[in-house]
Amino acid sequence: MAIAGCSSSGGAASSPSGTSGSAASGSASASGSGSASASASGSGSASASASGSGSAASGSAASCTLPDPVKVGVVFTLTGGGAQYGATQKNGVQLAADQLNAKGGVKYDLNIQDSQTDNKQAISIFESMIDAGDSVIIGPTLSDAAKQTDPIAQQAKVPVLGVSNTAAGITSIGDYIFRDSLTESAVIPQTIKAAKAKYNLKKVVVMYANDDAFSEGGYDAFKQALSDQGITTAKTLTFSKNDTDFRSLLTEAKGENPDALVVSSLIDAAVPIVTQARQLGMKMPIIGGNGFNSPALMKDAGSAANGVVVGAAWNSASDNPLSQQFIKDYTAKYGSAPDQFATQAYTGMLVVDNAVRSACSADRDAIKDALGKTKDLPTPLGNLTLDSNRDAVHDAVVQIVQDGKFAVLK
Ligand code: 1QQ
Repeated sequence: MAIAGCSSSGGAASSPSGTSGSAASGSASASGSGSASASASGSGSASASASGSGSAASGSAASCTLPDPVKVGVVFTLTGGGAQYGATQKNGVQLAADQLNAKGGVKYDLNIQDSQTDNKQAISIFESMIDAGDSVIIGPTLSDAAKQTDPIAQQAKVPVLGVSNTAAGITSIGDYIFRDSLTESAVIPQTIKAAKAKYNLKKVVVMYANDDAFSEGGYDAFKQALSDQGITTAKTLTFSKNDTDFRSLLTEAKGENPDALVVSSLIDAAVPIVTQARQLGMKMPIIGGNGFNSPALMKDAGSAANGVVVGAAWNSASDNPLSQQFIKDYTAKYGSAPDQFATQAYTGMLVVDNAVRSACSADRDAIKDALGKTKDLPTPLGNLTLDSNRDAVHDAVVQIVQDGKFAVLK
């Protein structure tokens, strides 16, 4: 069940779940609706059709019918340095909304805006969405922006669901702030553990951007994990997120002869770091944080990216049927494969839909309360729970770039 306390009645009664059980893994109502959209065909749609049978909006998730579209504000970085993330995020939410809108019962009116990788722009978009009466806001893409936008939404009592924020200190802004993205502190210990086992790491050099909330948060998580796992940090080097020439820093790093280079940065710095490190003859593994999770890494750094290790919330090799269906649907619609950010954004709409249907309301407070009850929701990311800190809980995966692809590190 996806929403504790709401699911049993609606789900059991409404979904003719004899056939729907497999994909939804026994979920009853609210979760069933989430999975229904993910698996456009066959099994999952059972609970969706239940809305048609709707004996009005009884508050039972699967039978929820709302008279007006639910206004969802979406704030992504579609231009500027973060554009690589925002482009696929936009595709992900759009696909989910299209599928959900085709289901009936509840319709979503998405208002997708470009924060231009500019925190001031993100703030002004948040303010306009709050004024426009949006029921919930998805985004912004970057933690650096979220640290500034989310207090405004909290103040206005508008629920926010981050779908890519991984820095510490986001959801602690307040009780209206949620995220479906795993934090760096949830993923990085597993990344370091897997890399240590694979490469017998004893000594590393750490590099991070010290003018970006995500990169700094990631650095804190790496530092903690390295020390917890008895790996020596020979040197810590800092740079600006706007830097492009890392040769002198990398030469300094190389001088330490580390077993690995650990980097916390956004993709715009990750690409030249990886490229220039290889140019300088640094063949050791490079371990990145969430900023590395874009296919732009392989596209722009080419073969230099091979051997990069990065933990993630999702990998396309997952045998989760909802993930496989999502990949099919996404690829059919956009002609390219989804990445982690697309998957998290798509899942974000499922999480919102699950909350809206469970509350059977477009009311901000009702949605906020329902978001807080998200439990074991079947999604392409796996069964997803939002914990008491409003952070995502589901399995992570450690990846390595091989032949230009994120493969699962074994
Ligand atoms: C954050 C991130 C970025 C790397 C991706 C959007 O995780 O800013 O929190």
